[in-house]
Amino acid sequence: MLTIYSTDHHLHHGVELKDGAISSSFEKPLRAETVLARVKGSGLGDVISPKPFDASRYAAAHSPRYVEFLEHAWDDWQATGRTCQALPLVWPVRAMPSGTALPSFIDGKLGFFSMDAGAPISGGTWAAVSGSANSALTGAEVLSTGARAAFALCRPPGHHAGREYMGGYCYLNNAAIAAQHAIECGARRAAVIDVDFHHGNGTQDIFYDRSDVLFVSIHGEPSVSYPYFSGYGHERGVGTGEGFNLNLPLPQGTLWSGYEEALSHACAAIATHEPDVLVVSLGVDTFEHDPISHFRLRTQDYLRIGEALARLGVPTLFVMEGGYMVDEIGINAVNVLLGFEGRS
Ligand code: SP5
Ligand code: ZN
Repeated sequence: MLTIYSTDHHLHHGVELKDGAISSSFEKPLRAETVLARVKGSGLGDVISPKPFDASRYAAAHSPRYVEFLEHAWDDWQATGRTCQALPLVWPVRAMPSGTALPSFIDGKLGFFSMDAGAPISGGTWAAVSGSANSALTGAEVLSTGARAAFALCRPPGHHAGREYMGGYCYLNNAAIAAQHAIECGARRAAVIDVDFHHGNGTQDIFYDRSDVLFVSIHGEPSVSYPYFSGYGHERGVGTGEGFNLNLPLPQGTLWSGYEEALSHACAAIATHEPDVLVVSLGVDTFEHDPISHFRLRTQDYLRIGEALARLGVPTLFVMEGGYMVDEIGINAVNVLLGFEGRS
């Protein structure tokens, strides 16, 4: 299968508030480089650069004012004389009276358009983020030409980014942008399956009221796992979207046996939906040695994930999400793709 990869991701390397101290983010350039090296080493197929897309494409999954904010946030931040990366420090939580009013000052905008302080913005962030979204969009177009599968090697990741917010290392929701593009290119129905350890709250948010895009996520129980405020099983969609959102939270420490059961359930729901295209939010932070997550999958289990997804028989776009054990991120991510291709 083709891999789509933008070198612009190197322009973004965020800071992270970890255990109360500021440090270098787990979400770093070496992650994507390691996956790329494994793609090349495994003979998966050619690697191409993304096509350029207009920012208005991103606004099919996000609000236009959010995309506009992202594109200009660094300039607005710099204009106030600051030189460090931009981080939000105040949020409109439940009890505040004017949480729906958009502030004009950048510090207010950062809080308005974010769910946490996990998506810092620097001078290279927009270029990296748009290169990542363009990779997913290009992947969707590769499928529309008849390919069985493609791999958008996206960085930064996207599944925590909602219609109007960033967070959790994510800015534009690459998987949602690609699924929406597929719908606009003629797919009647799409499904997104999110196998990252963390709940794909952003993707859920974007498609929550939609019956044409099924969202299914397998993730750590939100009562104890990030993002805490989204991902419960009772979140099933709203309005015409009711019944088209399936959350399958699992306990910390889940092994392949428990995971496999949830994956079968997820695949059955996808088969019932009969999608024309499947988008896989491919996080491999479910790995037993991941430094920030709590499942216990092993390297060979990723082959089985790919095989299960292939059995659905639907044109499939894989979109890279999380995975922070850099030494093994390449082998684990590519194992899903090799399993899908029956090469295991
Ligand atoms: C795309 C993705 O996987 N985003 C994950 C964002 C998780 N952010 C919060 C993680 C907090 C983990 N604390 C780690 C402490 C390690 N000692
Ligand atoms: Zn994750």
